[in-house]
Amino acid sequence: MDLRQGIGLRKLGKTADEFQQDLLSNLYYRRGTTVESASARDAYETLSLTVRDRLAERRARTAAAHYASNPRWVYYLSAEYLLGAQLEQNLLYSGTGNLAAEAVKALGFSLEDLEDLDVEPGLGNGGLGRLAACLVDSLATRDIPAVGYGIRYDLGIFRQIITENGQTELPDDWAFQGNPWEFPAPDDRQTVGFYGHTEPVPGSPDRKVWVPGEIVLGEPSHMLVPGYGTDTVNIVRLWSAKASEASFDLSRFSAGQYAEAVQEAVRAENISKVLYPDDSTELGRELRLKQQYFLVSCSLRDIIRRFRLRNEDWSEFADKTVIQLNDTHPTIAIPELMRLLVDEYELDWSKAWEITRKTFAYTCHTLLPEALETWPVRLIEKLLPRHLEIIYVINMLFLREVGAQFPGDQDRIRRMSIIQEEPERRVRMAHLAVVGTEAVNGVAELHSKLLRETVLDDFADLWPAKFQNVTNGISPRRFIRIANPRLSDLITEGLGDDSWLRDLEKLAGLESLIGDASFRDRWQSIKRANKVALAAGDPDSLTDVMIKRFHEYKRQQLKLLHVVTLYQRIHANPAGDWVPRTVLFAGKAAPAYHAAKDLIQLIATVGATIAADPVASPYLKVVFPSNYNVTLAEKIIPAADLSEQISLAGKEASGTGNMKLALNGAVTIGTLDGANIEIRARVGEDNFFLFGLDAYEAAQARINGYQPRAFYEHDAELRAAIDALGSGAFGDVGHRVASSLLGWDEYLTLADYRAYLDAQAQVEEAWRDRDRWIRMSILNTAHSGFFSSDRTVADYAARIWRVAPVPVPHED
Ligand code: 26W
Repeated sequence: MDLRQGIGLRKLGKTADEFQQDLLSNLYYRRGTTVESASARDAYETLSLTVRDRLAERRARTAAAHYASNPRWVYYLSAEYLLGAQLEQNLLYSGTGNLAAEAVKALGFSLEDLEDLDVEPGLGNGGLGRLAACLVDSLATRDIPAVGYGIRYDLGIFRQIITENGQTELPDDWAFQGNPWEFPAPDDRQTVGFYGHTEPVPGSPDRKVWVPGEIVLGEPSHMLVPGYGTDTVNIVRLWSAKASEASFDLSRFSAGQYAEAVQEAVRAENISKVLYPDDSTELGRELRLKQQYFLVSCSLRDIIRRFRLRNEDWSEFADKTVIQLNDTHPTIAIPELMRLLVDEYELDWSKAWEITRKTFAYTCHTLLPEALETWPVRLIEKLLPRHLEIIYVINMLFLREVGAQFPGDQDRIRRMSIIQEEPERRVRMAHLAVVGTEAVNGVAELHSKLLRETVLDDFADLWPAKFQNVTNGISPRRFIRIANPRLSDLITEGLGDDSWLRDLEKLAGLESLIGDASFRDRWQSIKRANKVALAAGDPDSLTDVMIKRFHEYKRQQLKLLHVVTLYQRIHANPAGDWVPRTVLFAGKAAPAYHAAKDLIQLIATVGATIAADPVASPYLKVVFPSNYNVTLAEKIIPAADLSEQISLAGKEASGTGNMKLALNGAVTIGTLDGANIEIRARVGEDNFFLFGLDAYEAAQARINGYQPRAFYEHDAELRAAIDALGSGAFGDVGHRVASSLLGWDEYLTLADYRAYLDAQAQVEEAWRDRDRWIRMSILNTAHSGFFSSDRTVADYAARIWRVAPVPVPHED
């Protein structure tokens, strides 16, 4: 019997009884327990395996279809993935939600109980990591053969505790209880080298032999990535570092030097031990570079293994393979592929370079100079000696091309070189990424424009066609269907079916329902019910939400100044007709980013002060739930009325929280920054509260010698708010924040304060007109269709990846 193609696979039951049967047999045979003694953990693990089996069956058919069609593959290389909790998603994508609810009830549990046991693999910091998760979801939903490659950190993003003293970080041992959603695949382990030296190869000047000084094993485990409303199931393959047998020093062990004996092993496994919690400042740590090369080396070998399963000719490699670099973090992949092709597969340099450039594409996610990675030449030389040699050759050939295009322009050569010479010799990873790729894109129109005009302007001059924009997107399955089932059901009822979940532009149909008063009432009552469920504050208050990583460019400090001004206004006129407002902050700060941690502490302290204040607390409440992550975002977003997107224009590459909030009917108050501009263009200027300097005005203000103190002196409310913060009532932290605003105020917080307060006044005026607000809310949802990650993937597929879907035959 030919077992390939999934033939002969016992079909998994579709009926309630068959599902129950499968659940029970998994409880007995795979969990080794009985109904009588099954714990909630047993039930969760068993249910997860039962659901996973159904996805694994589709995975088998997907793998067979991909093998048969020998397609062009998309490989997404990312140091971060914020996949979120898996159970609810996999119940939805396998269509077994109702079956599961019935089946677990028979075991004496509710689905909600078990969902609370679901782990969230926190393998990312913020926007970049979550975008990677939304994109792999949409790749599967669009039936595009793809693999997401990443690192399986033992410890994910730290768990955050917030007290009056601010943020405390605790390790996140996310898989402590195991993870039912992953498949370890030790057979596909790879060998990775570090350090050592290179030796020439007689007779072939291009080639070298690299003799590593340290060997580590990369062991993969993969998680299933099901498509929604289709049979495709792709995978995310996550590598974890293991010590090679050789690294255990038995002689030392038998000599009683136990610690030394395992030292090598510990060093090896440290590589995938913990995620770096920084999301905007490169710290240049050696271990971080080891992580990046580890990810790249394992993934490229796995990619080549899959290619050679069906292809012999290297000249087809770039036709069958496109590798997307998620920011500069995996950029070492470019010299690594050159090393493999030239040194190991003995292609000549120019052939190898032609293949390499055609294979890679690079997405930049930031504009902050401090976030653009540069590695010290001496560190690369020590850790990856062969790669440095290859980078030098790439740079030499590149600068020759620049010289030809711009003869005698030494300054341009110095600016564009992959090697920064002064003050220290460093490798500019963004320059290497641009030189070694076919396409470079920003993540929102303004961001891509600023990349061409500022950070990468010289390269845009040289290769204008290489620069593209692909505006970010979000998965509507997780961020409205799963997060906001009440609103999803109303939308499905209003539009007639749920096809909008695979074609989000269909939401525009809601505009025709806006005239229906009962539809508006139900819309409003659902928002209120979501607020009751969140239990953050008075459900009838204006729920004003700022949820994102803490960073001064995102300007949580501006939101804080608004809160203090409201507080002072209420105290100045306690009997005033104030709009009750619940201000919700959530987000983590990188542990080494002290100014951001000061903000967290100050907000917590100001919030406690207001809560204890009998005059203000009836009208104003500040809540700050700790440990913001994907799961918490799914609870907060459906309950939001106002979405705070108030970064200094020109600093937020795109934002994706802005899209999630607008999709769930929150109205945005924001600047002309990142994707805010595209959201405003689509939802309509009347349904967006705009304020502040635009990116060019902000840059000009700085050039014109911006004086924050002038704004302080000319605006009494601003002065009162800053004085309150710096008064000592909120301790040193308040003083530090106040003096940084009056000192340099890097992100022009004071310059935008008055315009922001005026926009907030417009917000309150609109809020008082409930019918107007509900209409604005509905129109935000109706016109958010463009921001589906399915559209984002369709853009990448058409303009950068040039890939076509491979349908997976459906089986009843
Ligand atoms: C080297 C340390 C480091 C780590 C992560 C520097 C920079 C990063 C990321 C690029 C930061 C990040 O998450 N950027 C965010 O990416 C989102 C997805 O494209 C955008 O929507 C956000 O605007 C951007 O800040």
